[in-house]
Amino acid sequence: MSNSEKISSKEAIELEDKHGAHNYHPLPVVLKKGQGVHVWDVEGKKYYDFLSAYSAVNQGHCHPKIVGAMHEQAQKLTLTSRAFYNDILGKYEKFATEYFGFDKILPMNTGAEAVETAIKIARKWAYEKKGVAETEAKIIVCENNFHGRTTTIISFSNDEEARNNFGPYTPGFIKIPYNDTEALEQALKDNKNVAGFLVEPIQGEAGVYVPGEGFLKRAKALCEKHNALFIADEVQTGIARTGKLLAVDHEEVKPDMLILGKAISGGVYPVSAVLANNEVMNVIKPGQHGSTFGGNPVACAVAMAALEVIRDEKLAENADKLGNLFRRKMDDYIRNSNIVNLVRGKGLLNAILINDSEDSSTAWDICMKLKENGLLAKPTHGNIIRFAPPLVINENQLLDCVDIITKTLKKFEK
Ligand code: IF1
Repeated sequence: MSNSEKISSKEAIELEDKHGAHNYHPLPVVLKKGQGVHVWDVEGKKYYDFLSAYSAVNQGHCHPKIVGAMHEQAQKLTLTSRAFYNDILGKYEKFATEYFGFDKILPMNTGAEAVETAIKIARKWAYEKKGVAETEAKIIVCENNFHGRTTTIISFSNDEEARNNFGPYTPGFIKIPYNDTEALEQALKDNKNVAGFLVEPIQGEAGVYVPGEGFLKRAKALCEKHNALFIADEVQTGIARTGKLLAVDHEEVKPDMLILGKAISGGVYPVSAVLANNEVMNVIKPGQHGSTFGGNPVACAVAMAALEVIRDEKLAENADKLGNLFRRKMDDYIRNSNIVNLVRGKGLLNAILINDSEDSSTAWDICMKLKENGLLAKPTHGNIIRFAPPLVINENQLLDCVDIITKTLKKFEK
C-alpha cells in the first residue's frame, strides 16, 4: 500500500492495531490534513483541534513560514552530526540564547531528552561546583509530575501506569507535594546534597494544575538560599501557551535551567533544548553529552522560524486575551451546570473538571460527542478534559468552540 493510496478510517485503525505497538488508546479519528486551528479526517470531516498535539502546534498546523523553512533547509543540508561544524547551528544558538536570555543552549530532540540532559547537568554542577560527594546528588521533584517517559524520568513518577514494571529505578530524587513551598524549604534544609528542584510551572498532565500566586517566585528564592538550581520544565507550558513567552514569566522568575520542547518547532519537527548561563552550562565538556540529531540543520531552521512566528504574530498576547475569554465563557456555563465542576488554566492551557468519578467514562464520552460535533479534545486523568487550541485561534473561532463545547456538555447534564 503506497503512502499516496487513499485509506478509510477503519483501515487505518486496523493497520495500526495489527502492526503498531499498543502504547496509546487514541480517540477513534484518523487525521490526514492540518491547517491552522483545523484538522480534517480521512473522510474529509473538519474539526477544531483543541489539543494541539499536547501544546506542540501552538503556531497552528503546517504554518507556512515554518514548513517553508524546513523545506528550504531540507534541500541544502539535513544532518552533519556534531562531528563537524555547519553554517546554521551557531546562528540558531545565538538567536535562541538571545530570544530567551541565557548564555548558552544545549540542543536535543525530544522533551524527555532535554529533561534527562538537565538532570545530568544539574548533577554534574552539584559535584563540580557545589561540592556534593560523587553519586550523592539529589533532585527535588513534585508529586504528580510529568516530565517524559524514559527510565530515569518514570523513576520519579508516581503515576503507576507510567512506572509499573519498568524497574529497577534510578535513585536520587526527593518528592514533595506540588505548590508547597514549606515542603520545598524543609526538603532543602534536610538535604545538603540537593542539586536542583525540577518543576512544571503548571502541571499539565496532572490536569492543568496552576500553582498559587507566588509559588514559583518563592521556590526560586528558596533554591537561591540553599544553593540549588531552579529547573523549569516548560516543554508544555512554554512558547506562549500560557499567555506569556514562558509560564515562569507570569512571576518574573528566571530559572537556572530552562527546558523547552514541543512548540519550539511548531510541531513540524522534533526539537528540544536546555538553556542555562555559563556557570551551569560550562560543566559540560566535549564528549560528555550529545545526540546524533541534536541541533541538526533542519531543527535549527525550523526552530528559528517557529520562534519568529510566536513573536511576530504576538501569539502570547493572543493566548492571554482569548484564554481569559474562554474561562469567562466557561464560568458562565458552569454556574448553572451539574456536569462540570470548574474550569482552570492560564492562557490557552485550560481544563474542565467533570462532575463524575475518576474512573467513569463520562469525560471520554464527552470527548467522543465533541468529536461528532467537530472539536477534538482528550481527557487527561479520568474526569479532566484539557482544552488547548493552537494559539493562532481568533475570537470568532474561540466563541464557535465555546458553543460546541457548551452545547455538547448540556447533553450530559443530569
Ligand atoms: C505522551 C502527557 C502531556 C511534558 C513535559 C516533558 C515532556 C512532556 C511537561 C516529554 C510530554 C507529552 C508526552 C505524550 C503526551 C504528552 C503529555 F500526557 F504525556 F503528559 F503533554 F501532558 N515535559 N508530554 O508534557 O516530552 O519526550 O514527549 O517530547 O508521552 O503520551 P516528549
